[in-house]
Amino acid sequence: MSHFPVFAVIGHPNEGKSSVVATLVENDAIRISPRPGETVAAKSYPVTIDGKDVIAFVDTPGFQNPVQTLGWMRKFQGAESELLPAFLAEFGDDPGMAHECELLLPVLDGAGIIYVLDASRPLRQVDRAEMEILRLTGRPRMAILNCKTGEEEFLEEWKAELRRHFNMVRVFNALRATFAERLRLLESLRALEQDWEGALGRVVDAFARDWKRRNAECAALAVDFLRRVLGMTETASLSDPGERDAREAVLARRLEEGIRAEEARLHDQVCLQFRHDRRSFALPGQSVLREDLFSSTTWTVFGLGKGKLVAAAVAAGGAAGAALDLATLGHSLGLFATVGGAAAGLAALFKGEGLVRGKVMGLGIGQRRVQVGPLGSVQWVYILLDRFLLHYWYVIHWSHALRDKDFLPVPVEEGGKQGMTGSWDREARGLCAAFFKAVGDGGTEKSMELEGRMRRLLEEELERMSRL
Ligand SMILES: Nc1nc2c(ncn2[C@@H]2O[C@H](COP(=O)(O)OP(=O)(O)O)[C@@H](O)[C@H]2O)c(=O)[nH]1
Ligand SMILES: [Mg+2]
Repeated sequence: MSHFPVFAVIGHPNEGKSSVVATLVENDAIRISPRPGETVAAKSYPVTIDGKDVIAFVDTPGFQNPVQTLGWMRKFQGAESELLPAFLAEFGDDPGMAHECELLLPVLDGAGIIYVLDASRPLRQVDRAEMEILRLTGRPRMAILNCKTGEEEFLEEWKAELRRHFNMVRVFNALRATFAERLRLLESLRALEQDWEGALGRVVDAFARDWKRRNAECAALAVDFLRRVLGMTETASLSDPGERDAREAVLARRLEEGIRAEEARLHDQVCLQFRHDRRSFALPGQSVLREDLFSSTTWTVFGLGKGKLVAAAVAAGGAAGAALDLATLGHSLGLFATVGGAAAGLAALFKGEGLVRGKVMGLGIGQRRVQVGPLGSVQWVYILLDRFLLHYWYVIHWSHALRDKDFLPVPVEEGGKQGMTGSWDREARGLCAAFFKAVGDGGTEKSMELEGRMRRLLEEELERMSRL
């Protein structure tokens, strides 16, 4: 037996066992497949926090022969503690019972049981056999109802049956579980077995601390990024003043490239903090984050105040106006999803890219030199922060059980936009403005202090978004 709690995740083939494990241990690489029977061997996945394994979940193959297994167990005459050793001795070499042996072995080794089932389908006789087998092991056990299709018609029937066989029953969707829901699941495991209470309490604390650390790290990365990007310039010398416009255009493009690359790096680092491989994470199809940072759409969506945005939308009329009105009525984060289409129309209002490009300041410095940048408007702070926050939101809602081929967009929750910069209070906005100015003035003591305050502001914002 290990010195940290171990839970075997058990169930019928294709009901979401591997998905639950992937979500709980934050592992993008666990094999998840629409075809039943892909997992043939049990595999333990420890969760490591601060270099220490604190808990492990064992992914197991699905039941193969539950009715026969239960028949044998019911006839077993020996002591309860002898049931599993006797079963494994009897069927260890039987290919027809290979899955049962694989999934019961960790239980024999002392693991608790998490039974995963898809409660969007009706209960069948084999399910009862599986539940009874698990009850007969005598181990602490919890059932997780993973409603794959979202259908809840059978939920109550399932719950009633499950309560007879399990110490605890919880609804938990592997693809949608937020950080808060994962934490609640771990908390409820504590109550399963008194012997584990202390250890699981420490696991819950470690998870919560680790999440806070990630948020603090992301906030620090974002402030570093802002400082660097807001100070970026491109300069070149001119041999012929007549070249100025052409040179400026080249420099502006180079500056935009540099800023885009910095932003991509920031977003990658946020993915890494949440143990996502950048290649397995994807944004929803219509996300405004897919728009180029310097596109008029981005400027329209993030760079304008809400009032102006709605006025513009109303002026544009039709669908755009309706979509945006809806957004301001409280569809909040939905704004970014809906605006994807609407903003294309809005962009026309601003005569295309010209306006945005104009925001990258072309600054004539002397006859012989030309400089582009730094970003000339405090609006960029909001644009960059909003993009950072929205990206963060998608990252923390991207389940480790999602595989790109079966991408499901995150349902955008009402209220999510509340804390994005558009609804920040005057104090926060004042801080952004002061920070922007201080960065422009160069690295003074004042700007260090403002950076610290920006970090704390962002950290609080990320903490708030984590709990939504
Ligand atoms: N729509 C939906 N599909 C799910 C959910 N959980 C798992 N799946 C899918 O069901 C299939 C089987 O999942 P998997 O975790 O491999 O099941 P296992 O055989 O029990 O390990 C995969 O295609 C998953 O993407 C869910 O909550 N919703
Ligand atoms: Mg599996």
